[in-house]
Amino acid sequence: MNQSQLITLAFAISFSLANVVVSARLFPNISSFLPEPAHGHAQAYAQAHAWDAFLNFAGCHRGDSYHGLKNLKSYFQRFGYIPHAPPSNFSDEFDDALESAIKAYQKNFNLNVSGVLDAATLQQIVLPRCGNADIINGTTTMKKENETASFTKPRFHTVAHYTLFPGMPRWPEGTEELTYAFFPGNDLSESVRAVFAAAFARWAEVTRLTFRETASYFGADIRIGFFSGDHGDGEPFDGSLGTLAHAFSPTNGRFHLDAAEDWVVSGDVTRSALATAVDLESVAVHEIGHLLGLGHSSVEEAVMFPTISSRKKKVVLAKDDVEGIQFLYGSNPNYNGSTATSAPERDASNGGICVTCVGPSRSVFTLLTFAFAHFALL
Ligand code: TQI
Ligand code: ZN
Ligand code: ZN
Repeated sequence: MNQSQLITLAFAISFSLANVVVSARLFPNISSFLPEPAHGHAQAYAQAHAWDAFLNFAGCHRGDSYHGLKNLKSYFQRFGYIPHAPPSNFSDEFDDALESAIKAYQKNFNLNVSGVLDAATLQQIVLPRCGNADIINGTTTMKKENETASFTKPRFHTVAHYTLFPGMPRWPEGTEELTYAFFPGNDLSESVRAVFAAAFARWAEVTRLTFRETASYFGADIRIGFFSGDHGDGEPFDGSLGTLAHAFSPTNGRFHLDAAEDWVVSGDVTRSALATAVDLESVAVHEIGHLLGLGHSSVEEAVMFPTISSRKKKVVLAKDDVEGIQFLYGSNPNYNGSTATSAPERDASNGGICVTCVGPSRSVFTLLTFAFAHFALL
């Protein structure tokens, strides 16, 4: 097949797709081991308090019995620390199985391995966490600190809101300004740079952080580049859709975008004729969240929610995103508690009808296209 046939085929495939949903990862709800689910508000309240109840186990050790300890055993079983073999109706006894579960847990979370429910261990247990087991078939899935991969998919720590990366990496205390630079080989236009500037501004609005573009790619805190296929970090891009972009947790600073996407720089992405159109600012806002230390959120409105559709725009930080980033960096003293006013999202529900014109408006798009095939080592 020659190149023009390939291009034709690619177009045929892309037009046959409906809005494509990109899903990074989904999270099971872990509330299942909490006692007596009530409803609505009361449920959230009861759950919060059930977790607090775990904190009352401080100092518990082997041989004794403590009311509610069986809930903690279910928690450990859920995450692989107690085998699923029967008996599965647990007692409130602090038994050997529980002690070894605690030890394994402490080891995984780099805590003092005492087998005792000390405060640090309980604090770790009540933190929101990922729904995946830590231990599968007796083998821990958790990397130890000295084996950190260059690109580590986070094991999300989540319940019903934002998450952080394991170990809560962030830019150092006292960081006021982060610089960013674009990979020189991409030679991006002013309008593309402006999209990134707008995305950074959304995070700056709610924190004390500021962002400044600098010319020095390797001197910058955050390095942004469009690459295709294998580009040297072991996480090759996959062509149109699938993975759109990836960013590393603090303080790595690498932010890579798949050059093969149909990036929409300006214009109403929701009206794009291209089924594969992806809104650049939406992805940039999401990836900057990762660069700053946020994992995914289970709140659907959040920009850190791990799903986006092609031809969709989602750029306004939700309350959950704001809470997450302010947990890490504190609040911007000028932030008035609302992001909605600063950057209204285009409402797709009116079909994009332009009220000042006669008849439906014709959207003008700017698509970002690259003439290169491959870059490596960035
Ligand atoms: N890229 C994934 C993402 O950014 C890559 C990834 C998975 C990742 N887990 C991660 C990056 C943890 C950093 C940390 O989520 S993606 C979305 C979303 C992608 C996905 O191309 O699949 C967005 C890029 F969340 F909508 F699915 C942008 Cl907005
Ligand atoms: Zn990369
Ligand atoms: Zn993500």
